[in-house]
Amino acid sequence: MNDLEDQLLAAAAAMATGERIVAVTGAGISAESGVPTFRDAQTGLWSSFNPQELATPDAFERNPRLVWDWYAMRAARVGEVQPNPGHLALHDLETLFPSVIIATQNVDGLHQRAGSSKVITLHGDITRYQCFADCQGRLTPIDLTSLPSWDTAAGPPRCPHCGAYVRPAVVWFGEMLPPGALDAAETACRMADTILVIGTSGEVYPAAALPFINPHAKRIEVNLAETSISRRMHYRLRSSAGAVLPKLVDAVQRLRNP
Ligand code: BV8
Repeated sequence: MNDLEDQLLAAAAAMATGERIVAVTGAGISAESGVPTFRDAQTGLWSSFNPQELATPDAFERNPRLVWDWYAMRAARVGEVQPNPGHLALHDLETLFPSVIIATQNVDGLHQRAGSSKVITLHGDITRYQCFADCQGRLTPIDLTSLPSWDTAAGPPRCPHCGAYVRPAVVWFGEMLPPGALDAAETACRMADTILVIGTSGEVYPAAALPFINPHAKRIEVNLAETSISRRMHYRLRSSAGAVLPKLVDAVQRLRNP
């Protein structure tokens, strides 16, 4: 057998004895659906920008139209893609374990569309919007479809309550994560028997710290490449999520329901 097969069978054996699974996911699990990762080069108008420079309140204040159009392009792409076998395999895990919780850094909603029932969105949702001034409190949700048409060449629409810009309902760098989301993800990881760490470079905090808050959980990394956290994993499945997650779930299923 090759190393991937060895690692997969060992990871499946470790998973099969537990009851509570947490999957911490990043952009890599959506890559095979056609959603570019943050490491992927930006294209078009944004090719000269680093996503970390665009995904900030300051960037939005400095150039609201550039940032708004970047999110509008990304939201449109998310609307055109489908969950891939990696997302679907995590949904299938729910038939094998009493507790499967997904803590995702992604803002694309693909875990929910794959049918996963417990998804914690740590960094918000690119298809939802809010008032940039939080004029009705944090967060002031805005339903874009309820707004009168606006001059898109002039940039973002305006909040109907206070006239400030409307912004995407995502967490930008320098912004706190939604308190409930981070607490729920930390609690889930503390109680987990296995933590799957899938498609993330493990460089954005506080999400990157989640897999390590429970020293007793078995940590399984699924990633095409070595990452800064690979050496802290008990098992490393060096493969694409879409290819290896269905095989992992199948191997666990054979062990739990022989
Ligand atoms: C905060 C939404 C309080 C927007 C995003 C320590 C503690 C706390 C904060 C910090 C800290 N140190 C620094 C900070 C500040 C900062 C931070 O972490 N900076 C980094 C750059 C060091 N954190 C914050 O600002 C957070 N807020 O903590 O508030 C605070 C504030 C300031 C200072 C102190 C405290 C908010 C962070 C959230 C930012 N918003 N997203 C949007 O989407 O536009 S983050 C965004 O980038 C993504 O959501 C994701 O989280 C991140 C990108 O990471 P990945 O998902 O891992 O994606 P990436 O492209 O990097 O990697 C893809 C991986 O997949 C690769 O490894 C690749 O090999 C692999 N892959 C590719 N294809 C496949 C695959 N794997 C498997 N299969 C495949 N097919």
